[in-house]
Amino acid sequence: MNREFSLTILIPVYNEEFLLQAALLSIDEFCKNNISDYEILLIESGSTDQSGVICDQFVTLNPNHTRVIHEGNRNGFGAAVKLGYQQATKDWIWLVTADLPFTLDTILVASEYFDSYDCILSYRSVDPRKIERQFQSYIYNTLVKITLGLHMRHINSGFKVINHRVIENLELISKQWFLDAELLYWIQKFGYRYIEIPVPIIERTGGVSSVGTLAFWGILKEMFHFLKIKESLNKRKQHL
Ligand SMILES: Nc1nc2c(ncn2[C@@H]2O[C@H](COP(=O)(O)OP(=O)(O)OP(=O)(O)O)[C@@H](O)[C@H]2O)c(=O)[nH]1
Ligand SMILES: [Mg+2]
Repeated sequence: MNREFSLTILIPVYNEEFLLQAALLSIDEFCKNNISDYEILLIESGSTDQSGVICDQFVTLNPNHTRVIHEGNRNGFGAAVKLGYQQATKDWIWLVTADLPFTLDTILVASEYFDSYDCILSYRSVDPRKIERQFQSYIYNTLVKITLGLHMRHINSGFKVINHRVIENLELISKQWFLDAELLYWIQKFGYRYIEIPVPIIERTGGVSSVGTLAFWGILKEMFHFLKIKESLNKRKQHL
């Protein structure tokens, strides 16, 4: 069944050679069977493994629906996602990482809300990750929610679909992992309509996590910078 909506599947890629090809094939197959109008947009950023080559091969084999942008250097997860947001051409933007942390058909559940909401967010209804990782997530969530006054349940739950018009109205500044939190801050502040749907998390089955142990300190740095300058950003509230 082809659902009637238009979707950019945005995939940031850095050193994912173990998972990437299989993930791209699954995503492509899923989209062909389920989505009427889509593009798969890969933002690859200076990978030191074969990921760049895998992206190129995928685009060569599927030229109609796919694009790759090579940033050349690794500028950070947030920088890659932001570039993807700028380059996306469809009505809805769905961020999907190569470790496929949720089932792809979650987008079909989310699409039921496209007429009534601007953003379909998620919370983790099942979390099989190691207890240390869950604890880290809990601390991060609590800290960001309190500091930014956010009402969302999980700031960094992976499944998010955002209407293109929300993204094009916003000036986002974080280059690393804080980008998600920043986006949610503006969604709430500007009163965009959002819903959070329950999404069970699926653990990475191979490759290596790109969230290093120093990520937490990087996030804190970005958060304080954001707090300092947020009043000067997005001054003109724009309605959809
Ligand atoms: N283009 C680009 N992609 C990145 C960069 N840093 C990370 N990524 C990719 O973004 C994705 C991040 O996915 P996450 O699920 O947030 O983090 P993860 O590395 O999978 O870590 P865990 O899921 O926690 O194990 C990974 O597939 C990386 O390859 C970057 O600087 N540039
Ligand atoms: Mg992951």
